[in-house]
Amino acid sequence: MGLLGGFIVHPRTVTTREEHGEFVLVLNDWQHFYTSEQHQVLMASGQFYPNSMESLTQPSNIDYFEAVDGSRAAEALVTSILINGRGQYFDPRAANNSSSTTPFEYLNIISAPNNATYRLRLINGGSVLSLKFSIDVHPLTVIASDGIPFAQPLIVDQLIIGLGERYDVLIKAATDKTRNYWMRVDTMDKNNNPRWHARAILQYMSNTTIPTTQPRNCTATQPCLILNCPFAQYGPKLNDNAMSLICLTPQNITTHEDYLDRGLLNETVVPNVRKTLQMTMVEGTDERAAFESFNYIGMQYPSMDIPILYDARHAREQFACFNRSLDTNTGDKCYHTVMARYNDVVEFLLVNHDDDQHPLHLHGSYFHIVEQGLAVLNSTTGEFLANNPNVDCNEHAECKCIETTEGCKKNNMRLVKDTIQLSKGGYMRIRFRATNPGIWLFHCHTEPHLSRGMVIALHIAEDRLFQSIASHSTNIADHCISIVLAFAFCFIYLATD
Ligand SMILES: [Cu+2]
Repeated sequence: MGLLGGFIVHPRTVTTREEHGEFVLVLNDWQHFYTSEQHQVLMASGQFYPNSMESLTQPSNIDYFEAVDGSRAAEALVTSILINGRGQYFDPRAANNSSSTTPFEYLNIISAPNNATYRLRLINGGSVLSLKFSIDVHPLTVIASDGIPFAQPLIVDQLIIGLGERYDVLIKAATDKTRNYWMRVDTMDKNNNPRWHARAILQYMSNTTIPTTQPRNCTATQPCLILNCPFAQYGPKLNDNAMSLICLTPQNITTHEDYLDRGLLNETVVPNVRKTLQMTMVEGTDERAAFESFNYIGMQYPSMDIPILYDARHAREQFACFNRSLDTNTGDKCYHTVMARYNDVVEFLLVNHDDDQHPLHLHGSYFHIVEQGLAVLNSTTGEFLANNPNVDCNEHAECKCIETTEGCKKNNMRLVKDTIQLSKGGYMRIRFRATNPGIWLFHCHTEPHLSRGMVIALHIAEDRLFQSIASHSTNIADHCISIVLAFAFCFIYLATD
């Protein structure tokens, strides 16, 4: 099956830490087959719902994910959620004895001193679903994301972690150390599907007693805080029109001063490269399946006969997109690229007018999120009502910022990350400096979306690439097994220069 685990890169110098220990928690959703298998069936059958691949043969039996705001994730059949590879599988529709369980993951903090602090490194390594993390009776002090510290810690009850995102969280030992506590990983599923919950145990007792703890009761008078909501309101209001859950969005987070590039935050700066990427779905026909794309262009990777870093231009020309308008008739894909020269300021306006949430991830650089615009929700039900009115897109994925609003002009954020969740109906404006030469992917982290084409390749400082590669005598092609791996491997290769 392969290997799955956290890979933590520490800074060269580590300041003295007060934590008594740390735990790496890899969280992920689980399917009973590979995305690639699903993809093949989809492409062959020309439809999105590969019912025959699941033991559940009736389409009405498939668990479709719908988030509390009404957005979707992907047409994939997630059967379990795992914490460090451990989880439970059960089929709520099957007869008895159909469930399987693996032993719970225990985080051992037996004999934790009073007020001891522990660091959790949370990673959503899944392929389809954003995950919601909490520990009973333990508030979460969230201090960093994607390896970059926040200006101020945020103390919350729950934390939403999008696909590919990483969060550093501190927890304090509980006052009552005579019991064990549940650690919970849920989704944003509106229908609370029983399959999509995982549990681990924060262990204070020397025995492995199963906890009996409960999550905090979120009420109108004592609402719970959820950090990193991709929308402004989590679920319906209570009967008295109050909220029991308060959403903190990325706009509530600011990156630590030391990690901010003031030049990028400046509203008057004119980026050298500007690109709108709209998350779009190319419609399927009888002959072919639909696919997720940026600007209705699906990614076709160039052949690896000549390693892409040896001849980036050749790669670009092989399946060039020629700035063509959409070709929804053929659904043909091409090598979708953005070029930048060394030290260019690159700005992307990312617009999601699709039905799905899309977690977006950049390789090779961090970006500054300078503006966020969220969808308009029904203020009673919390469900999607309309796209954010600041941006308008036509059927050719040409988006423009509405003149009468401040959207796309006025920065309202200062957050540095390499992965963000873009919710249905929302947009974000991100900027980064092209100082890391290479061929880097920017893609949706939802695996079926990535696999079907929602990805773009950034060619940064092509003129510096060959120089850099030529100074190595090893045949780089030996290292570059697949295109995605190539980008990861070759990054390390270049970084040693
Ligand atoms: Cu996506």
